[in-house]
Amino acid sequence: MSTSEKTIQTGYDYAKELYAAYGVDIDRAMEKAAQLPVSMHCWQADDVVGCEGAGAGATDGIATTGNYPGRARNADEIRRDADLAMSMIPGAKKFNLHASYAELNGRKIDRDAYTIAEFQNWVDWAKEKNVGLDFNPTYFGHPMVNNGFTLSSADDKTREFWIEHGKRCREIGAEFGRQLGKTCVINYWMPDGYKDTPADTAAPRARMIDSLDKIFAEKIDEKLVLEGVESKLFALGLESYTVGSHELMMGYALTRGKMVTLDAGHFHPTEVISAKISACLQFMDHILLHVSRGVRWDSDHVITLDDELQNIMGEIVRNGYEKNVCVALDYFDASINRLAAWVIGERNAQKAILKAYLEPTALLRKAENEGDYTSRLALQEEVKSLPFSAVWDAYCAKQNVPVGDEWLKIVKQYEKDVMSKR
Ligand code: RNT
Ligand code: ZN
Repeated sequence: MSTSEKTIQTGYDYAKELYAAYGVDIDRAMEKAAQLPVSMHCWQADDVVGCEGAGAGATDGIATTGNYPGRARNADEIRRDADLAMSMIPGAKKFNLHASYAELNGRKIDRDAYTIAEFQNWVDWAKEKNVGLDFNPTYFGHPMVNNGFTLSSADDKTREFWIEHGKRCREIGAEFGRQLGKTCVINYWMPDGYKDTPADTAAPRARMIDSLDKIFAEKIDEKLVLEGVESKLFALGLESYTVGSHELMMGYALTRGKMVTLDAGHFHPTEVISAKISACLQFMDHILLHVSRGVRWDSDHVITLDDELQNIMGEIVRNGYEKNVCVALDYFDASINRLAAWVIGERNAQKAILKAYLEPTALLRKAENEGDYTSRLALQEEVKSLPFSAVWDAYCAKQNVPVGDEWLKIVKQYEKDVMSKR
């Protein structure tokens, strides 16, 4: 369905008036929404396989399911898909790379020895697109993962290898920051854990802390690199024990001046990360979010415009945490067109951000402060049926990205012309 300029304008005028009655300026909301960067994860493009060639991809606690045709098979194809995806997503973007997306060009070089050279193509591309790069050491899909353990392995050689990998990734991240002039957010997620009940839960945690301390021993300018450690409840095949639990990573982040990374799929099913944002930020300057959608478990489903996504963006926006919360998406679905999966999730994140800026927070907080919870609830509910879609369409038009489902036609055509031939 294509929406005419006239319809968009009519919708805009109507929405402008209705939101204004609640004290909300939709133009300001659009301006603000365009400034909050969302980091687009490279790994949706290719089922977390990576570019190293021999990489085992999504193993060691994570799994991509589905075999929809058209997976990007190399860095050029990922970049080409990302270019098209980005042309259909409004708002500020960053691109999130994993170390396993190193371009080795046939050279024999392992993760403990990567340098910026293996990522220079990515940097040049990012520079051309004027997007910042974020980064992740890859502690999975590699023969040095020792029975599910990396940084907390009891084996010295295993630990040393992964400590070196962490150090290399910091150097590379700092170089991203330097070359692109945009802070590189680095996330450390280690799968380490046991399938079955451990006899010693303490020693691996002590080793994890020691390894992380070794990786972070050298000070790095926070303008170049901001670092987060990601907690998790359990993983596939590692159901009984995760070394990097929430308490461990939260404690580590607090005592070492790091960010804690909260992944929406890494908590008990009724426990939500939106409820943790303002609590963590009482004690730290920055946190990193992995916006994902767990269905029953940490299943990394494409994010939909559900209540939790809205609450996450709402908490950032209504508390003015735009500079304190780094937002990254983290999901991987191989059962549908992967490019569409990217666009659907990214557009949903942008919708939730825009909708957050359209909330009449001042009115709600006034009612709350006066103890008038009746009005607070009444207003919260009335606002839900204000004409958001009209503002979203106007925003997409303004940002020069497809309005409504027009993008789907473009993806279908690209699937036919390019992806189906892979
Ligand atoms: C795994 C973590 C981690 C990964 C990515 C690929 O459970 O969420 O962030 O999904 O690094
Ligand atoms: Zn994650």
